[in-house]
Amino acid sequence: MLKFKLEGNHIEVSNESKSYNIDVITEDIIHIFDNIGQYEFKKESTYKGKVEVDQKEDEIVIKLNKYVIEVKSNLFINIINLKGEELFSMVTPSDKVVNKVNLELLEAEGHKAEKSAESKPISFAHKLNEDDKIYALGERASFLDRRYYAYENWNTDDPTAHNEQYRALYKSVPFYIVFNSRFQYGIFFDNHFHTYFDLGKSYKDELKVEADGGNFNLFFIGGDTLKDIVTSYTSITGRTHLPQLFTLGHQQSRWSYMNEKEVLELAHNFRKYNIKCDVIHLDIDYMERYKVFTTSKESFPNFKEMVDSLHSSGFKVVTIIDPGTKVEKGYDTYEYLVNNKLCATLNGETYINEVWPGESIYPTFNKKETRDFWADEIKKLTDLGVDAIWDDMNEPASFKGPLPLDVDFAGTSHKEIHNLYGNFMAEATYDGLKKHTSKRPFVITRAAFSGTQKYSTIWTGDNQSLWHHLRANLPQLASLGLSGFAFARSDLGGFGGDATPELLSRWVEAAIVYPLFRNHSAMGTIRQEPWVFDKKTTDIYRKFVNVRYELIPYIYDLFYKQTIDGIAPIRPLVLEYQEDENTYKLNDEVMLGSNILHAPVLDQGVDKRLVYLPKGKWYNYFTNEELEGGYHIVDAPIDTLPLYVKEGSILPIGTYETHVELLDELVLKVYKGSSTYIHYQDDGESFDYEQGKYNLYEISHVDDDIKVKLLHEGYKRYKKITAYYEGKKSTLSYSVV
Ligand code: MIG
Repeated sequence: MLKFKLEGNHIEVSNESKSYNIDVITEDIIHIFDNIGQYEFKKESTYKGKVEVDQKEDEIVIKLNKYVIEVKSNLFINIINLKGEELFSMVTPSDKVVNKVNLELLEAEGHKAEKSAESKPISFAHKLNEDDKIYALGERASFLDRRYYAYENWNTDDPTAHNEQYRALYKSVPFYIVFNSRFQYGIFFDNHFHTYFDLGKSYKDELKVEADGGNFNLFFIGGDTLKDIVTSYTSITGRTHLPQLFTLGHQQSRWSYMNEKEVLELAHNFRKYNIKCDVIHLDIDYMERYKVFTTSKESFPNFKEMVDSLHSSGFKVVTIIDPGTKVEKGYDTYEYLVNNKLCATLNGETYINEVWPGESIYPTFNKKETRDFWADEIKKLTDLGVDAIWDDMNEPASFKGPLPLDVDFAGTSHKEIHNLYGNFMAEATYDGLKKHTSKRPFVITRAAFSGTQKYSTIWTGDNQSLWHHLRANLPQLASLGLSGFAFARSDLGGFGGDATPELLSRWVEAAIVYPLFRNHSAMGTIRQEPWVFDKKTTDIYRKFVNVRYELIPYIYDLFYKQTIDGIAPIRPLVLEYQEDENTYKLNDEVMLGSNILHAPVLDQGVDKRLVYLPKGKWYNYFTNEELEGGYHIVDAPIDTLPLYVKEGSILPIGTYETHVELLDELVLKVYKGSSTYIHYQDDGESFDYEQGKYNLYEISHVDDDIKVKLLHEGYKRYKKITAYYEGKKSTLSYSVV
């Protein structure tokens, strides 16, 4: 017998065997769950609309302002919008048909085949319409539309060359958006166990989700646009805080710069070749035998002096750290973790596996005391002047086989905590940087879960110097943006494998819109610093790094806006033009904010490409040439990037010399047409903006009639504002309100 209980915005529905809670959180967010665990998201209801519950013979009907929820006698749920369209509609998951091929034969040849449909403790399925596309779902080396693929969330360090068939990579984001030209909705399945998403692969009209444990706990997120859904999703899981300005600059890394001399020479070369650069990353070899929170006495004897010298030439320094802590008597980090029981155990004994330092233990970051200790250890690095921290290997990775599922992390099994491990390490690192530098923490993490965007930026791990990885980057980063990760990158040039001059050139062109802009490569591969190939490649590299620096004030504005609406700087075109069907599966172009369309060349030997421009007029960023919306074949020889600005745009332009600095002058590029633009200015590093210490300028124009108004004043103003209209200096009016 179906029953319900209604209390305010909370409805409990039950039948003979189970019950679900339905919490109406906002007009568009409905939380449906059997239980909530300690690591799951909670969001207070702010809903003020109607909740009418009607009990019928075999269903309960809940009427809300924007949706009708039907609960069937088996507790299947249908969510219907006001137009009567069925959005989320649960069905009995179909059983996987075992392929009738000869499994033994396949396996003898080393092929993998799925044998059985083992049933999972948690599972649900819902209907898909023929034209539904599926976006988001976190980090995949794949395309924008994930329909007809199957993926898993189980944070995985796999250094082989990722492709769209890879089930699991380093991060887990159990959030996807179902979209068609009539409506869209998001499902955030807040379950951090190993989860499985069959996005219409086994059954084309059915999306099936399963989990190895945990709760049936999901947020249904409706919305009038795709953007609304991302805004709501990030209102549950959190948004990226404003970054320090320097983090938007060009960054150089390699595994590894082996000693002080090499690092200082590297820095010197950037200035010598006149290639702007803000950050140098130190990979694992700066440590003493890979012991976290140490520096090598032999190769980096004057670590602090080296950092001071880098600072004085305008570089910031990032050091990598790994969770695996070396087993070594007398090593203080190890001793403290073990003596205070702040590391994982198995059957009551400290659990040991192997990573870079050899035998290592795994801190229990899910425990507050461990995070506090880790945060204090960070001081050993910040005392040496280190500006930011890069968290690697926190899936967690292990060399001697995977950690058994029953390894105990402070009372939580590895099976449960695995996908959250990187998240908690990032939180500890964030806390440490915040405490010991009082600046906005710049953390980079490889493993993450939904919500890690609050603490850390991310990168997509070990890609390779492959054209198909260059191509994968745009949909990969745009999808991470839809998944809440506004501040992401892929290694420019490719990490594994050997870059070629042409690949590096095309990669730097593509990467100028990556929120995080870092060149990185692996030990044993050909070097890929900007000057290693030839003059032509160096010149191209310099040219596009310069373009990036011009875009930095605009990207910073996008990050400011992102703190309010959760929309990432890098976007698939469909996010801006969802009424335009040509954008639904567009994988080789992205938008940077709403104003810039980026269509880099992503193939070898190509000097023309097909560019799609949505309706309206567009201006070539470099030549100002005007193009109408539609398909164009454009010339794009090796030193050319098809980059377009939307008509009417206003862009604040960076005029930096060798690295990011605070500017006294605001330079604006104004394009034919009309619009209003908000520009944000602050000190670029502290949390003072939270106390209102920032300026907001509202710039509006009709063609070359340009007006600037100071909307909010809390920081020292620009000394000068200059505007260029159609490439020529223009007059403007400036007022303070
Ligand atoms: O097992 O620290 O993804 O960026 O350079 C390799 C060395 C460990 C993996 C990271 C990569 C980094 C490398 N690390």
